[in-house]
Amino acid sequence: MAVADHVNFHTFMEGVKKRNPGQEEFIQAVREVSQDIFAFIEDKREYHEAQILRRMAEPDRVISFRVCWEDDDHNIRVQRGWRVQNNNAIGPYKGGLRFDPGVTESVLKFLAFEQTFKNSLTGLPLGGGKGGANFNPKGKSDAEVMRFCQSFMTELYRHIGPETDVPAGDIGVGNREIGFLFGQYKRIVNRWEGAITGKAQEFGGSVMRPEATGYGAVYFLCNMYAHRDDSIEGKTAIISGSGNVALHAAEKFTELGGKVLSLSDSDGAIHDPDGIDAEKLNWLKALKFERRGRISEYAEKFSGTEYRDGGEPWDIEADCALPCATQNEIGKEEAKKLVDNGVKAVVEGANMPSTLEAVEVFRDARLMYAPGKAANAGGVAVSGLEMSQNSERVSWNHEKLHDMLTELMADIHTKCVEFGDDGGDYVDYVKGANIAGFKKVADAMLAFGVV
Ligand code: NDP
Ligand code: 2IT
Repeated sequence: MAVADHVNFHTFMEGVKKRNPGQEEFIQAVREVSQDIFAFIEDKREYHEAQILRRMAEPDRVISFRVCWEDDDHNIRVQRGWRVQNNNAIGPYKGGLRFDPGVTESVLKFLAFEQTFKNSLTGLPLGGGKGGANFNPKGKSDAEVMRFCQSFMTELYRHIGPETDVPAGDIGVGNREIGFLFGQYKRIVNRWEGAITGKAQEFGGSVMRPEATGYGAVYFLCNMYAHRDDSIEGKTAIISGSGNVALHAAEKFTELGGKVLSLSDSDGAIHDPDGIDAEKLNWLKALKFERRGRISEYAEKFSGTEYRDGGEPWDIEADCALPCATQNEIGKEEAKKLVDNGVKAVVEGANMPSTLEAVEVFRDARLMYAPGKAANAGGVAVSGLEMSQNSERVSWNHEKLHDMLTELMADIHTKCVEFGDDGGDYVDYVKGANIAGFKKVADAMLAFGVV
């Protein structure tokens, strides 16, 4: 059969839509990757014949289960939990757990699909997976969160393990939740083993893991600037979110001589024209990680700050934008606003924060635009290094982890340039990340034959 006779991008996407009715986020993620992959494999018969992309877009398995728990008022509550094991061609399934009322099978399938390409880009032996539940930890007592996590793990434990599938945190799953989840896993299997990453340092967690995603995204930005003989020094940034990724991205951006003008949460955004400096960031870390407060409290504490109830930061003038909250937070209109306001770099700390239309705006305007699967890979990369440390029964120091993370992000940047450089003065980082991420997994799958 001639290559030209094989299915084209359009018929491929029709098939994806038909097989995944109503799963909009998943279809969006597959579409974003497949556009570039179809162009790349146009003249590569072996990938077509082995149906590689078709197989990658069908998760190895989707596990769904009931999670029953009792709240403090003795009401019995029922949630739905999932683990999506997308692809383990190059290593055990790896990816976070998300606890959020907006979690659906479609959201977790998109995240597991993206994770497969992201993990490949790290160069480490990590497959792609994602999981979570439609549970809202906000406003729950510690005891309620503990009971939920224990119930969740009582089903999940049979599907994971250090050589099988290694979850970590994501939205709504931080230190506290990882502690409860790991405690229950260890109790059930009666083994201490690195089946979860993002653990606290007292029990096998890696130095730099909490910072790795946000710092890594800023290192990626540094690499993009360096590629153009420029730097972060003196630049301004607008950042969305105020969780793990956003606060650490803000910290590193500030440390490198930039000024952060905004942060947000799901209730609203703050605009601080003086900049959110290290001292203010420390206050914010305590607010968010210890007191579980709201970003509006920042405006009460620091004068000169505007709080925009229900608002987002995308119309504030700045050099860089770092969406670090959630998927599809930047649509076409917001993207246009960024371009019109002179933003020159967009770096995604979050997973798929830009809609397909927004990505088109960035690509058309030839911005420095780093998609999440490249820019936020530092988190899972240090998770991979946590797995290595757990297997070796060692703890590496700060200097070593810092150097490894810096090098990993530089390597990812190089891979994106290799496949995304247009030969002129523009690097299409989306294309570069998609092709580089695809190639390693695809070649592994070819080696395995029809499985
Ligand atoms: P956190 O739970 O620590 O923080 C999430 C932040 O985003 C909070 O400020 C939250 O506000 C805000 N947010 C969540 N949902 C929405 C929404 N629907 N609209 C507006 N704001 C929202 O999560 P992380 O920082 O860990 O994750 C943020 C993003 O980064 C996610 O896309 C995640 O997948 C991605 N990511 C995370 C990695 C990690 O290592 N943690 C690694 C790679 C990517 P509020 O408190 O009001 O809900
Ligand atoms: O989206 C992500 O890369 C994460 N939430 C981190 C996954 C991990 O296994 O550390």
